[in-house]
Amino acid sequence: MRNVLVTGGAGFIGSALVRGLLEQPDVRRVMVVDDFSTGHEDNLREVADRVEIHRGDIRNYATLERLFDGVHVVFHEAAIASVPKSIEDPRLCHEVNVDGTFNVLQAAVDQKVRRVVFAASAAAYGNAPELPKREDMLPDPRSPYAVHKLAGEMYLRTFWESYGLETVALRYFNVFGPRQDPKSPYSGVLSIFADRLLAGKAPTIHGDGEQSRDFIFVENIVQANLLAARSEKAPGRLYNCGCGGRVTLNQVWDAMQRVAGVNLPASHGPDRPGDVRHSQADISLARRDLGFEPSIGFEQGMQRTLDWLRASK
Ligand code: UD2
Repeated sequence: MRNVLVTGGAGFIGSALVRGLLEQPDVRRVMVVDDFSTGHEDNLREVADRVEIHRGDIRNYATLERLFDGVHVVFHEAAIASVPKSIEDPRLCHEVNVDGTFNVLQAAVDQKVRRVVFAASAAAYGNAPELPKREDMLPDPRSPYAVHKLAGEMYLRTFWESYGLETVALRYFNVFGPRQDPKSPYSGVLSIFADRLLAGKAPTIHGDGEQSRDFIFVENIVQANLLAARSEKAPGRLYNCGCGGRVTLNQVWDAMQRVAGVNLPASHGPDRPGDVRHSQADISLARRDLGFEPSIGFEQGMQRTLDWLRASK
């Protein structure tokens, strides 16, 4: 993996991946393409002198074709990563998430990139009650966003089968960690809660708080990407990327209060429409093929996220 490029590299997950890539002895050149719509230059500030940062839009094929020249591995993280936004503006999200992914794959073939690793989503599983989620379950996309990510996975497999482009899709579960923006209406719950905690305020839990998620700290996601880029077994395949456990929202807030040594009971609001009740990954396939083992657990990840937030205030 000598020359690598991260689409969406100025975003929350992309910028963590860039940092991980810079630590790899076999990586010589790290490039980023980002349109800075939700990514921030600040996310790359202290590594900016070691990264080639390009402002560009994945809807523009010519931009990708030019940048992919000489690249060995592309990590495709760029997307409008929001279920509600995809319902409000399905055309824009389709263009970025589906046409953009197609452009990435086409440019990768045209420029003889060896491998593309793609940020897919647990949204593909929809509301099916069976737990934990396994990759061989029938997908049940319930939003334009879920369809976009699923279409991406299918394009990946097809580009592997039709053109020999090595593709790997990673279905991320609920990712959290430093640099996740708490201020957007589409923010992940962990970043919202952490922000409230540091402001000395209680959060609002939608519903009874007994809904659960498989929260995964962003550095575990970085590890999964690095393994997916190197594994000989991975091309053409799809892997869940969670911790394999689940935590309820009530437990999340209890743990945050404990860690911070405060007592701020959360208020409860109505259920959020369309919410999935429980989500949990079966990660045995990623363990077997990639050697993936999430090394940073929920509480440790949360502690690191809070430390980072405190330091950045
Ligand atoms: C995650 C992904 C989303 C999509 C979806 C598929 C994130 C940030 N989002 O959505 O992209 O893949 O899974 O199912 O990873 N909540 C509160 N209070 C708040 C905010 C949220 O109670 O202030 C609840 C919310 O109602 C839900 C849970 O927290 O029950 C998680 O919400 P989320 O928006 O962080 O993530 P999720 O699982 O809906």
